[in-house]
Amino acid sequence: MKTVYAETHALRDAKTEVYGGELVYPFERPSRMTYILDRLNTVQLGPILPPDDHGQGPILAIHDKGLVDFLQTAWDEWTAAGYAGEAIPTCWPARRMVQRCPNHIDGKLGYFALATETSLTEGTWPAAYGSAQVALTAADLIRTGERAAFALCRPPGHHAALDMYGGYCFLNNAAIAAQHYLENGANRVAILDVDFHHGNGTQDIFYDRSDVLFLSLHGEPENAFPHFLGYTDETGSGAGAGFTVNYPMPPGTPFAQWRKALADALDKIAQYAPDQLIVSLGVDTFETDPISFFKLKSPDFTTYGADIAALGLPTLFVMEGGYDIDEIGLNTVNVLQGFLGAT
Ligand code: OKP
Ligand code: ZN
Repeated sequence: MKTVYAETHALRDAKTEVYGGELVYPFERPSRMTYILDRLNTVQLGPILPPDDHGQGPILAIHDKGLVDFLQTAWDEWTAAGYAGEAIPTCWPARRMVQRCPNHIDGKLGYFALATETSLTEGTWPAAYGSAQVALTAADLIRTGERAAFALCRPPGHHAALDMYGGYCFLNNAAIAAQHYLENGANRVAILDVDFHHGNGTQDIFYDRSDVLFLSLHGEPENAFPHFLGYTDETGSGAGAGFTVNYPMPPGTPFAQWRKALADALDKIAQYAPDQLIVSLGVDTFETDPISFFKLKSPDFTTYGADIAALGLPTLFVMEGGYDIDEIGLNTVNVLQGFLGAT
């Protein structure tokens, strides 16, 4: 299987994350890529290719121009305001307040952020832009005949919505790839999100559409970030009614239970008969992930990679989360090897 990877990810190297009332070094850090690349090379999964530049067009096909412009200028506006630290939102257009973008950077941060943990920094935009190009280029590999490809995206994307960033995400790489497929001959795309966290951004983007089936297995919102989306009664609206499917699960969920939810999701994907499958691949379902609460073990990732392969669909894997860095390479590549072993 070919991997697409961009060195520009390293430009995203925030020094701060708001966590537990402290500023900590972010869980979503550049060394995550080093460990995954090491494992890809150890098992010789296949060539590792740089992305092609598709420009901003495919990004603006998914995201609000206000968000895209903001991400490019936010750091300069923040430093121009005289602040010393990284750019962290401190106020929001909360209930019964006006949803109008203000001029001051403090207001803009709250307008476009969905959470406070994700500091904006100098290199964030070029890294996010490169990550989207990685997803687009890997999608092109499949459009031109590959059965599967791995988009080794960083920063991740599935929390990024039409006009919001947060949860370590700035641009929704999987959604951008899905739209790219639809604009190049596909009629239906399924996105299966197996990251521990609910893919609120992807759900938001396609909620009223029937040309993308979105399914997410995740920690229940009562107990897990992003906390305000991902319940079972969210099933889509208008033309999209029935095309969103959520599988929230409680703390301690073991692989056997998680795999039953996966089997149900795979049945629904088979019924939908998409032209393309995209897997939002986060391995923060691992038992020792520092910010998550499922109990998958390393061999389970191989098992579910094979389960996904049994669909027989062209499959684009898009990297999302995974924060037990010592095991992130093993767990990620296990999914890909499980997939290949079953094809
Ligand atoms: C990004 B991805 C835990 C707080 C979690 C943000 C998590 C973002 C996850 N107490 N904060 O989906 O892996
Ligand atoms: Zn996650």
